[in-house]
Amino acid sequence: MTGSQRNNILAAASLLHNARSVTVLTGAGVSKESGVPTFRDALEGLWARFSPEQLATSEAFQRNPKLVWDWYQFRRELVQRATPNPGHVAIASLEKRLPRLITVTQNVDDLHERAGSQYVYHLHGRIANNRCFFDCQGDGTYIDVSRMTWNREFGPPPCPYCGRWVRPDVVWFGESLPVDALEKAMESSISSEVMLVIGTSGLVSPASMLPSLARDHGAVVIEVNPDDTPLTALATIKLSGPSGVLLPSLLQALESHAH
Ligand code: BV8
Repeated sequence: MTGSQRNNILAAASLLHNARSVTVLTGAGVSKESGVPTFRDALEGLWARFSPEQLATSEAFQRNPKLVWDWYQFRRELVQRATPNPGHVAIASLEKRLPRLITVTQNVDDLHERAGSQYVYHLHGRIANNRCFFDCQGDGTYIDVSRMTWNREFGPPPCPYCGRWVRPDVVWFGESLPVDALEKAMESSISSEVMLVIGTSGLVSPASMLPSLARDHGAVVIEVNPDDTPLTALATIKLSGPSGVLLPSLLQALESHAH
């Protein structure tokens, strides 16, 4: 690690040490070292000729339910086989060490929770859950497909209530974000002294607006990403590198701060 990177880590640790409230915003990059491909990574195999923006839409699902359902099944299996990496674990440790820290994630995997984070808000839903495409029993008609049998050749199972499609409980492009998660994310961005922005390309709104909202209300933004992004300009401190390596170093610097 270069001298300037070390200094950046120490400066970031000092800001965290003195912060009464911290918001962590994560994207697909935080799960990359767990073997879960990011959205910027090229899709493979059957889905190689599509972009996520083409598959992660209600229209794509209605046009070809089996293609989209099978893509989610493929990703669910990837997430189930994945384990939290040292970056997820470091975020969970920061949550325990600091007076107030919440994690707002764009990710649909449950790796933050499996690493021990308790205060996690999913802006784009959770891939492990399913619901009736029409929410036929009311908002959030959740369905446990693990106990269902159906002909997988058809793709998604039929809703046990209305017989129409079951869909993954994720937010597709063009769909609104869950109000409670977005409100919590905005309220925390406004009231935090520090926002840690980890592993996101900052291309998808409204999640990508949160760092400027935090900054506009006096927060210091720290970005953790091997690359520069549209959010880098907002960051007072840029930690360039993989979160699985940098976040444990940041936690270690914070712990030495305390003694
Ligand atoms: C909405 C769930 C409005 C599904 C996701 C033009 C036309 C149409 C729409 C729009 C438009 N312009 C803007 C929009 C709105 C649109 C949008 O932003 N589109 C983009 C493409 C321009 N947004 C929406 O549609 C949102 N809804 O606006 O609703 C509305 C209002 C009223 C009424 C109705 C509607 C909904 C957006 C949510 C979409 N769903 N996911 C699923 O997972 O299948 S988005 C999905 O993509 C992810 O959740 C994530 O948010 C995004 C990918 O972003 P990242 O997480 O940042 O990942 P990415 O791969 O991009 O980057 C990874 C980063 O990690 C990189 O920077 C890389 O350098 C870094 N990295 C790599 N390795 C590491 C690392 N970092 C650290 N460590 C490492 N080791």
